Amino acid sequence: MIDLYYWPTPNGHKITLFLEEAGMPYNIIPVNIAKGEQFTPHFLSLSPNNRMPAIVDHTPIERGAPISVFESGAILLYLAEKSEQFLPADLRGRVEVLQWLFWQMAGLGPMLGQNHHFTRYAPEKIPYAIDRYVRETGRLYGVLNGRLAGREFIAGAYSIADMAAYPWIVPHEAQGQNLDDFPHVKRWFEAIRSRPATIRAYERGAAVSDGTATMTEEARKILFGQTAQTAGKS
Ligand SMILES: N[C@@H](CCC(=O)N[C@@H](CS)C(=O)NCC(=O)O)C(=O)O
Repeated sequence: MIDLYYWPTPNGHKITLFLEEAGMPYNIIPVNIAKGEQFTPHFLSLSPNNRMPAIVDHTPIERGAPISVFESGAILLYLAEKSEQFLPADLRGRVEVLQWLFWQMAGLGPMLGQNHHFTRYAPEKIPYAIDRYVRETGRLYGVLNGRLAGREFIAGAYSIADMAAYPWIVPHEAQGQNLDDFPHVKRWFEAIRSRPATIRAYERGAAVSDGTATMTEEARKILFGQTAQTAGKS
């Protein structure tokens, strides 16, 4: 059994996408990041960066003590290796998937996260910041569109690279993007959206929170008021 410390955000959805596809049993432990639950001593002992998702695998392949993993890319890799699914075993296939997984982790996720911040959450609308991140989002969509031209999925068969990227494309309208401008992304997006495991993953998320009333003043302070003094308490 896997314990999944989770809140239904793009990074959280990556892991439910995997677990639903793989049919691995899991138990969701909600971490309400708008209420500061990412700062409990127990959660920080698993995820010292005070970010969800994190997992605890109580039955690791080697047996022995439970293994905890934080960072969604590391979790996807851990689960893919454990289940021997969604990551090719051969060197070339594996490299293809890993480079796109890291592209998502280092580029698509962080840049689109800044887009969300400046377009939705920043208390003042800063045109330079909005323009910078909406344009960078468009550039990254363009990279993904080029990659998907003539390919069903990002790297061979449906893989952890697709699972990492998909949840970040879900809010494309709020990110200032029109999928009609990216026809290969649009086709890929529709195909993943209609997978039974994707539907189940998003249903699990909706049962945890419907997302309404999340961004209260208190939540803003918790999420956007973090400093060196609030970090490193694990
Ligand atoms: N690189 C991390 C990012 C995780 C992340 O940013 N999680 C956000 C929600 S999407 C979070 O837990 N935020 C809590 C906070 O900012 O304190 C990953 O991919 O796991």
